[in-house]
Amino acid sequence: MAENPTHREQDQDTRQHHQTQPAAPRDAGIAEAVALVARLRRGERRAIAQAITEIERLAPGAANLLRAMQPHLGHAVVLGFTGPPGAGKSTLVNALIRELRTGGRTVGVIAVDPSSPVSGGAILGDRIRMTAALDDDGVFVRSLASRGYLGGLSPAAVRIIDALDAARFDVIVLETVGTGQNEIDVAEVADVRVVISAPGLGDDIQAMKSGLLEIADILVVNKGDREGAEQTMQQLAGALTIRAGTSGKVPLLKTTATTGEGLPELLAAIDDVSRRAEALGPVDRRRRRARYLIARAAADLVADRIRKGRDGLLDQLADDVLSGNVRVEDAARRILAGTAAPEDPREP
Ligand SMILES: Nc1nc2c(ncn2[C@@H]2O[C@H](COP(=O)(O)OP(=O)(O)O)[C@@H](O)[C@H]2O)c(=O)[nH]1
Ligand SMILES: [Mg+2]
Repeated sequence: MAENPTHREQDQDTRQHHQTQPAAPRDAGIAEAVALVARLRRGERRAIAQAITEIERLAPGAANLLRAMQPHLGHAVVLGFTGPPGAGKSTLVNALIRELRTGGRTVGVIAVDPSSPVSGGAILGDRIRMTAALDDDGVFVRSLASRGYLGGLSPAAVRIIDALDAARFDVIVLETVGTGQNEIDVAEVADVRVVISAPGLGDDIQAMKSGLLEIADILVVNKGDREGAEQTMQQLAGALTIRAGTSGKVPLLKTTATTGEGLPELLAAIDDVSRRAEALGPVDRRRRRARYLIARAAADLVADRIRKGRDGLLDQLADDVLSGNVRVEDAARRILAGTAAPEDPREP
């Protein structure tokens, strides 16, 4: 492999690695992972692509790789861009990339598309739209299918944030379609949450789920050049007034992603919020993602154990639910408590 670092570099990196993680078993996989992280740190594009692919495929070396990256996390500010399909998220991210690059900042982008047999072309579409940045070393764009994780943000997407963070990108943008669980996950993972709407998307405050409004640090009405943009602004301003009682002031901005109009203001608002997020410090930013991944992995484990449980409790509770004696939610509580009996005396 032509791009491998010299043996001396590799040795140094390995020593460093053992200093920070003394309990790590010595095996060849760790040395390889540490070498790959060293290349990531130098910003080698092939190394970034390789790391992302290993993480995405959960390749055998991925676990070592994820561990080797840990000491290097916390540099990047993570922006979550979410909103209904067609609002102009990708176009806006593209415009923001230009704005950030003008200011000398590097950007990594992860675009998560819901994979449906019908809209299989959407991912490619995102890639093409972002090609303006493709021969710039300060920009790295990766599209991911959300296949298998339609219920939310995939752990792989969150770990790819770590890879881009370890590769020293200043800003990482996570573009996701705001439906159901996704927005809750984005809220947990991102340091700044930008929610995008646009005129002409439909009735319910331009097709925006109410959950989206709740997680927004910044609210954007894109397609400012379109008829109805002003009306959408007013609708959202009204919705924000209702929300304002419980949480602070949320900036509401109008943009036209196709011309770049409103982009300097958007970046200023993002920097404003991210300064507050940065006040938390890099450790808190790393912890945010680690917490999400642990909770997610724990939920998967619990679900798996419950389904595989051989003591017949699941079947018994299923019968209780079928007979109408127990609600599904209460059955779930009981199975976590490991008993068919009511856990909480207040349970009906
Ligand atoms: N007129 C107008 N069209 C826009 C604007 N932003 C995006 N679009 C168009 O809206 C469509 C959907 O944009 P896209 O970025 O793919 O939306 P996404 O699904 O939210 O990522 C594309 O045809 C864009 O060219 C804008 O500010 N004004
Ligand atoms: Mg898109």
